[in-house]
Amino acid sequence: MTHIEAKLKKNSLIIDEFLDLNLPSGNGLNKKLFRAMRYSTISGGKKIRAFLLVETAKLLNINNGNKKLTKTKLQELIAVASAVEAIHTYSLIHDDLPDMDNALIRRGKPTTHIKFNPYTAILTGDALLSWAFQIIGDKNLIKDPKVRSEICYILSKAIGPYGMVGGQQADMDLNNKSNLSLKQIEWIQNHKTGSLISCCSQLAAILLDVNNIQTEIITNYARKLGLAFQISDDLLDVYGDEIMIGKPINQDFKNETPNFVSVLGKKKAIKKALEVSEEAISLILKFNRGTENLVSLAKYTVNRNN
Ligand code: GRG
Repeated sequence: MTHIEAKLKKNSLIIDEFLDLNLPSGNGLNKKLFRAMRYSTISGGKKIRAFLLVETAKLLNINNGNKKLTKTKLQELIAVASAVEAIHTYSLIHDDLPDMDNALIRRGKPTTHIKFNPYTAILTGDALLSWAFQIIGDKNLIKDPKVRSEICYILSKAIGPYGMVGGQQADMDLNNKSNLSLKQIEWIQNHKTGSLISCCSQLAAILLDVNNIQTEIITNYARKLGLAFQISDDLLDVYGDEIMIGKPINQDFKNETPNFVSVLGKKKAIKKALEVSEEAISLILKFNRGTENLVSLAKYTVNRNN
């Protein structure tokens, strides 16, 4: 395991602990929903968005003259990062449904609609989305009402019609259209995948009460990271190892979904992913201190095998 993989693993365990403690559990009439929420989120996925959020906060903290994040601040960051991961998981559960990607395997195990059934998968996605906003609105978890409301606004904007859901609509509508331009593919990725990723840096800045040129730099970094991440995801979809990525390859080809590889070809797609990752790194290197983890994350994004 590389250094960055070990750090991601450690971060995943922290988020899993929060999810385990805070997701609903019990034996009531709605117990299947609770089980499905836990099945789909805990011990699954790389939790890159949570890592990005927490690491952005550490970077902003140290570059604004502070030593270490306080325990209270760290707990707030973990709560918001866990909410973001719940939202990300909701999007994957819905994306995997028969009427969208119709995927059978996700994160190395049966997708939620296969393990349970399609209506439970739809409701699990809905429940994770609402639970995420319950966490963000909880005054026992995030103290400052202004922070809670700003997070709520930025996050809902990133994942709604102007962001992730809008991107998914375009993606579904443009399936089977083989003549999509690079610009259109980039637009779809920016909305479908990129907006939640770049929102993580903005959320960290809100939680740290930083609103200056640094916020702009870090958000641009996250935008580049999201783009590099999506291109490498498209490369993994064609050239990845099914065991490593935990889902079947060639899904986009099967669903006739145009992507960076189908538009650019393998060589140019790799070149673009590397270029964008380098651009992300050069943005991080504008900061004087504490850049190591976000530089490693940008490198990992294009070198990963899952
Ligand atoms: C259904 C509302 C709705 C939105 C779906 C994100 C998304 C929008 C669809 C996912 C399609 C997809 C597989 C895009 C590629 C990039 C991506 C989001 C990959 C999965 O993210 P990872 O690698 O997953 O961070 P893990 O499992 O590690 O959390």
